[in-house]
Amino acid sequence: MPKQENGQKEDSVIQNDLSESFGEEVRAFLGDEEKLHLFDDLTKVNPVTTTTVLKCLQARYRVNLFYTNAGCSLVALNPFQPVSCLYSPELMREYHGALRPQDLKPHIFAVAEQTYRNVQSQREPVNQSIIVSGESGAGKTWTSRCLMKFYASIAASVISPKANETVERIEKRVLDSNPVMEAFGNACTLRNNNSSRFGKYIQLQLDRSHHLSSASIQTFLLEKTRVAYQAPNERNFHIFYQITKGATAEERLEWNLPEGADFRWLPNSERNLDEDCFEVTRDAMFHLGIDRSTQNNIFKVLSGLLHLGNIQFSNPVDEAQPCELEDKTKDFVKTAGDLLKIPVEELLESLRIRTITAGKQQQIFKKPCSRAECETRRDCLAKAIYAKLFEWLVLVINESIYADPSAWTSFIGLLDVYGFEAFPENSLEQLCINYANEKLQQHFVAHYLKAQQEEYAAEGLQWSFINYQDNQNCLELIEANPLSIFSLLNEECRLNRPSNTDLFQTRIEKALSNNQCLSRNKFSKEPNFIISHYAGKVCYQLAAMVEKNKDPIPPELVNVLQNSKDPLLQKLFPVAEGNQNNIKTQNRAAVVTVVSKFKGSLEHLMQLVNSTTPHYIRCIKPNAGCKAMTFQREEVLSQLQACGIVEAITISAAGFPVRIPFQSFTERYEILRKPCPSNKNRVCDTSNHHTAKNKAYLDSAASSAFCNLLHAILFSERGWTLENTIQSTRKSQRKDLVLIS
Ligand code: AOV
Ligand code: MG
Repeated sequence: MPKQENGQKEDSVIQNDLSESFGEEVRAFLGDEEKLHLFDDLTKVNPVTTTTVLKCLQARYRVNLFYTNAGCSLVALNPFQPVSCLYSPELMREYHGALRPQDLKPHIFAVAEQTYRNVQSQREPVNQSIIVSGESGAGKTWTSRCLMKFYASIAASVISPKANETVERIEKRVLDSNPVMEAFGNACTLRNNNSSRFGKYIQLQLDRSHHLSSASIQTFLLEKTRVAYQAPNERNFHIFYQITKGATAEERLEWNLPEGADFRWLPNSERNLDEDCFEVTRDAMFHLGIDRSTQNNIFKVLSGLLHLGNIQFSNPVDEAQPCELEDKTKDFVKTAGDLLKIPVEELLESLRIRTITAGKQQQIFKKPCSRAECETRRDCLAKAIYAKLFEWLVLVINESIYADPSAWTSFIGLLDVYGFEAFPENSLEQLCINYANEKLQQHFVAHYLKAQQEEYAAEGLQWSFINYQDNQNCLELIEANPLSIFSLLNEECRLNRPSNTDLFQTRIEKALSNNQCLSRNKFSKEPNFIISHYAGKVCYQLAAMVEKNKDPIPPELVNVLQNSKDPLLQKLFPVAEGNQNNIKTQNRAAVVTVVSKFKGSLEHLMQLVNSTTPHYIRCIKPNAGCKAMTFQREEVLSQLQACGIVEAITISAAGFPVRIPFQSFTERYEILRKPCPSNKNRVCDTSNHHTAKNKAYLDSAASSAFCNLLHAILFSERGWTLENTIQSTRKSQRKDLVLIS
């Protein structure tokens, strides 16, 4: 049994609930402790309060029940340890073969199967999305991986022998994309040993017969700063540890990675993680069409980056001269140059000297960079290479799972982004990550909590409005035009002046003072601002934020990369046509800032998601320390409160989960209205559906009653057994019968 923690705090929760009108009822409900774990659907909890929901989840967690239905969402608690048989192929088959998967125990496979059936349940296929959300370490990536395995296994089981080869190839490749993307895009953070440092939306594309025919992966803003800077106790991307730990003796020699070498950009390498396994990454890359020689090239470049990270500069005696190299780092420059196939002199010049074009004659001047500038350039070079490499990998993966759009008719999208995070120090990366999470929360609020209640009102149904926490204010603070954190950041970038963070802090406060989600940590000496996010307050430090938003790559660096003799770098940094000559001038093209790009790509994503039918999986992290089977009530409570799950359950419990347009409703249940010759009493009483202006609204009980009646009539009228009713309805063109069978 897990240790009971935070007892006192939970009491305060109960106090709150008891002070509400529910007092007696809550007490009565919780009195029957033995039964709490049986509530696999939180809409059946009565009364629905934070305390009753929390207690049920805790009781279920204790007996290894990690999934619970919660109206439109599935709540997934992270066990933080492998649970035997929870994701076995047998279980996948059971959910896929079930008559009504929603009647089986709550599970991500039930959501996956229902989503898959939803694609088929209409005359025209309707695209679906599964939105997996939760804070950092809650289990989103794990869940997405299991969902992909589920769909891959369906693909393998439904294919015809002819299609066999393609489908097997696709499903294997889709699965192989995971270890590769995680090796290059995930890292160990304070919150999660395998934290995703990029967002991902994968479309599993289905052909006319609903078989997996292809896939495509869209990624969002990789946290590339991690290549050159790792916060205390965090690590670089897994792939760097994989190559340094997993290389053979021969490779070590070729990549210049002697055993025990000390690299500044490889902190905490003594920590051995499951994610350090190089073999898995290599094999997956191979299956995705990245041959061994290209792999070798990639790893050599990565080793080059590690050597680059060890280059350190010192101030020159004469200021007119370029910075000196620290003695102990001279070898690293040489090795980095060798591995990146860039002549050492050129590499050093690009890091230490700035080229300025001025005057009417466009004269070119060279100016030595300060020590800090040299270091920024070194980091920038590494980040530019790594970001392009990641982009290229995604391209290669997409090519290997691509099919012409005419080959597929619908898709199921899986969304797995970086979870909400708050560290001791937060910068532009966290602002973007938390902004993405706000967007997802807004989607949930708009789609479920708001739209559903508005629909009931518009349809003229009796409904008492349930209040919920809207995050519109917070989003406006971050992204609105013309005034928001993003617009002010962009303005700073556009002015192109040395940024003064104290002044910037004042400007933010003045401009956005009327937004209640903004405040400041007045005790901190560092300029900062605090945003009250839906999931909690986060203090962001302003230092370096403007520079990060500009994300400039000095042209000298682009130049040196374009001149590299390395085949991979040549691919990543091709010389633009008509521009074969070296770029010696400062590129003054308008800068598209990081936040503008990110906002654009997120908006595009949300449009795509909005065009699909959404399904939500809410991952919950039961304790901050990622400890196995430990349920900290305060931790869970804050996540439940933040995401509005209790409100969603209340709306589901009081509302009508089944909504059918009149035409479909009458088509589907017409048979129930006809008197049955053998038993006149079997005419359906349709009084328990709530007809409104456009649709028939059924609660769960009414929906089940209708289905049962329909079955009963089919059995008795045609003398069918349950088995041949199912078979016949499956074969039938009547998709609605398949749906309810
Ligand atoms: P995240 O994707 O939500 O965080 P992960 O999916 O990486 O979180 O989960 C964190 C860790 O929890 C995993 O590495 C596993 O060790 C463990 N875990 C998660 N789900 C399960 C499960 N169902 N069974 C067993 N262990 C599990 V982030 O990417 O940081 O937002 O940016
Ligand atoms: Mg993740």
